[in-house]
Amino acid sequence: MSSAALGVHPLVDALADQIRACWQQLPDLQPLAVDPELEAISGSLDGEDLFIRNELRCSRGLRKLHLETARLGAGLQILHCVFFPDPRFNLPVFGADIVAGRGVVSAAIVDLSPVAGSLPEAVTRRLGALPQRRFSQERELPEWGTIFSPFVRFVRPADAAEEQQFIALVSDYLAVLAQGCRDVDPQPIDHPDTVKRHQGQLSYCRQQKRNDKTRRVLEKAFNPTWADRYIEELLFDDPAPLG
Ligand code: BLA
Repeated sequence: MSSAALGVHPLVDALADQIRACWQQLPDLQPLAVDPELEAISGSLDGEDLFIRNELRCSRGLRKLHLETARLGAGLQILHCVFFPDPRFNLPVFGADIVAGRGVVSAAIVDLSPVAGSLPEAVTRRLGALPQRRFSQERELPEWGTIFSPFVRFVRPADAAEEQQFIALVSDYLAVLAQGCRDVDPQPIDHPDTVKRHQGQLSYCRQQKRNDKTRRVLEKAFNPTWADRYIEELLFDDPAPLG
């Protein structure tokens, strides 16, 4: 059966493929164990199938690469992707989220988000040098979105051409991150900059957990206790304590 017949929005599928292709470019890409209970989750919601797939990796400078693709009920498809840096490296958090319902993408967001007040200078320079990509419908960030960088893009792609633009945009951001992963050397675990980036990552996770829309979907599809554990342990787990 084709993806379309299964109800997966083509942008979700295409972007997931693109992200998997991009992480092959990362230095020292390694597998990272996923709790078998969370790797492939299926269930049912009001008699409709729901399915979540989780893929994890790690690489030089990044403690956890997470790609989640989900189909929840008949109407909702989600791509959720976060690359969390190892706080010893001066690297931003990569985040992307796509929410599609009944053939329409309502939200497509991508960012390289700072964990040290502002983005590393080389990242700012490279993001600033990327080709301009225009979308006809920009969306306003929620109030918890203070964690995002000035380069965040939050759009509603209007047609197939804008969906392709969004895929290209994500690839651009991942190429900038990959460059940083190759260039940056780690600092000691007790270096003040490491401590600052650790705190910044805790704050990133804290703010993301204020997104009630994510929580509501998971609570409805599963239950509040399960949703809470899933968010705390897989979606936005805190970095390990330093030392
Ligand atoms: C919005 N996220 C949403 C919405 C839903 C989800 C249903 C509302 C769609 C809309 O406003 O059009 C649901 N997202 C999920 C679920 C998961 C998910 C269930 O990832 C996971 C299982 N969210 C992230 C990441 C970012 C993010 C990494 O997980 C950004 C890097 C952003 N999602 C994000 C933002 C909104 C959103 C900014 C809009 C929130 C708002 O407008 O209030």
